[in-house]
Amino acid sequence: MTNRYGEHDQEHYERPRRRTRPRTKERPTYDDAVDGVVVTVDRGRYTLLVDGRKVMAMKARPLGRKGVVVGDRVRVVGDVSGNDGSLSRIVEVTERVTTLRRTADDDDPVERIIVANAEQLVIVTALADPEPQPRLIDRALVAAFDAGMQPLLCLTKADLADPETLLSTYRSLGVHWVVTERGGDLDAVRERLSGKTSVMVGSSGVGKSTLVNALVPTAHRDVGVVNTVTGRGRHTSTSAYMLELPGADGWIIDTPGIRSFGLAHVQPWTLIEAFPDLDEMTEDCPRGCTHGDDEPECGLDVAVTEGTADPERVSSFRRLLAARSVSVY
Ligand SMILES: Nc1nc2c(ncn2[C@@H]2O[C@H](COP(=O)(O)OP(=O)(O)OP(=O)(O)O)[C@@H](O)[C@H]2O)c(=O)[nH]1
Ligand SMILES: [Mg+2]
Ligand SMILES: [Zn+2]
Repeated sequence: MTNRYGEHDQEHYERPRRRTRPRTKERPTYDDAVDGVVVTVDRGRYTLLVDGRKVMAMKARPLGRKGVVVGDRVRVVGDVSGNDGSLSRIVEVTERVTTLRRTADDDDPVERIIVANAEQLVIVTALADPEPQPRLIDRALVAAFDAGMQPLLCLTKADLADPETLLSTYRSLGVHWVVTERGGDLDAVRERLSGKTSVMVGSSGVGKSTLVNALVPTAHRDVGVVNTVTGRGRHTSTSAYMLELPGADGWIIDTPGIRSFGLAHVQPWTLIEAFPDLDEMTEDCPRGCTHGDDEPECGLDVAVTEGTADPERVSSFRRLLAARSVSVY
């Protein structure tokens, strides 16, 4: 895909030659381009890391309307010194391994890619202040499974409330979880983040930036306060920012608080694929079975009746399936 843009490269004076053999994806369009990774985007300006230096860049014209998002691996030309006022150009975006997408809500036809190339979706939820929103967690889980990302449930503010009730809801789904509290030990979190790129999502005020600051001492992310009357955060973080974990042990992406997680882009039949054990039981389902609660002859019901499926796991799966299409959050 990437090279399609190269063919319309208006910055090359030479007309594109007819290709005699197919180009491979790896073939660079620009010989002098260097590799970079997008750490943040601000009004059409991209901050990249190139050889450990922060480098400002803009999109080169050949990329056209193609979006460039945090986490994208890119090729850049021009001034990559990182000096004040220097500006380079992104000429190529490497094919993405994963894309985290959401729509503003379920009626919004515009699907936005929030982050590229993250392997893990950290669903950050405060146990109190603001109150947990199980529906939002469910919807984020659906997005993670749909994107082929490993979900991690991160329950913050355990100094304010007990995590057990919330955890019991997610146990049967087999989702990994960590619990954090003010001043608490972060070893379990570090272990889960180690060696991969993770993106944090959650409502405003749940403590995403607080956690990033604790994990990356040089991060200096702004932290807000939660309104004691409304229980809402103040949307302190306004753009996604990717940071390297100490010891080059992976990457963490802080994102602005979300109010909803629009899933209009998720096809219902993809969710079951994230649960191979359940998927196996749906082989004899009638054509077009959604495996939902109200399906008359679903294999999941057969399996529960026969005792081969854990009823709690089936109902948790169905809760997620239903969460996909309920536009409450
Ligand atoms: N009691 C308690 N407060 C916490 C904890 N973690 C974060 N906070 C507080 O929660 C408030 C919001 O924290 P932020 O880190 O700004 O939250 P955020 O998720 O980044 O919010 P947005 O950027 O608005 O999306 C701050 O006042 C933090 O001090 C915790 O474990 N316990
Ligand atoms: Mg924040
Ligand atoms: Zn079925």
